[in-house]
Amino acid sequence: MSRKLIVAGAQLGPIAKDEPRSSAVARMCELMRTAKTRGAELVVFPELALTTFFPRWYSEDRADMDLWFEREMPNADTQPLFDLAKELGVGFHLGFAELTAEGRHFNTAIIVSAEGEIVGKYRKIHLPGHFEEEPWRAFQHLEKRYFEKGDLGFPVYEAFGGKVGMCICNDRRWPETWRMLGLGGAELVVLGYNTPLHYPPAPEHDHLQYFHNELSIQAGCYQNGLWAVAVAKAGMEEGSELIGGSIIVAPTGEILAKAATSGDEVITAEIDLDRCVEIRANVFNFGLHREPQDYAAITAPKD
Ligand code: ING
Repeated sequence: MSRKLIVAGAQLGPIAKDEPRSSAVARMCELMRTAKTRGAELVVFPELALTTFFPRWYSEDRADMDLWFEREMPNADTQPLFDLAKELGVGFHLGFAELTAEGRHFNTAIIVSAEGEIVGKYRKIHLPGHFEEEPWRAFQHLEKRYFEKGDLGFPVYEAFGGKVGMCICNDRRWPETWRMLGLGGAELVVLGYNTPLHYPPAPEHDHLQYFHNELSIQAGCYQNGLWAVAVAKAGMEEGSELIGGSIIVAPTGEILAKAATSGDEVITAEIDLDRCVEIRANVFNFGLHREPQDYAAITAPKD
């Protein structure tokens, strides 16, 4: 028995501050067409894939940043991507900044079916960076200023013949993210990221950014017996170098595909969702081996 499907990571190069959403969407449509020629049934786009990574800039009035947010999804700018997905019979994951009717701001990702319907939504829980302007930094990282913590938990959805979950960027560094998705039965986790090469609080780690990206995702996959497709917004974007390194990882932790550039690039792999059981029935058989009664500190309140 196997549940094989070909998945694609559609890495994006830089999106300029003045690049219209229609341009980013046109690039994504091109990548989706390329993925389709390789047999892909699911295409994963990055975090905040419609615009430049705006949390790198400080704004006293947070409302000034609302121009980077989407009030509806799909909308006029993204409809071509939804239409193409339906035309090609390809599903996709898309990250974007969400502004709700109630005025709440989230760093959000959705899963869209091959029929062009939104079948899942996730809002980023681990928001990195800081809230106030920190002029000592070469660039800001103000996700805590512009986004609210996600309020949807770590949902897992029936899609593409299996159980699919999402996380976003910094979430991938936290083992709790992967365990929650694993406990939710996820067989595939799709995620996007915008990760600067330079990490101002610890520049001595700059050379480790690609390693830490792979370490986090490979560990998450192995320790929870699931597949991951992790996709970068990459390259020199408004003076900030973002890492590439998009990857597709197996439940064994093995990397099946990796991007070779810092630009628009499609990576693909054939995954078999039934291979999760090799891990989940054995080394990480949660029912047999986990001891949650000994892990209380993990969910104890912080303060
Ligand atoms: N970006 C970065 C990430 O977690 C970061 C922030 C970079 C944190 C390097 C720690 C080290 O990949 C986002 N958008 O979360």
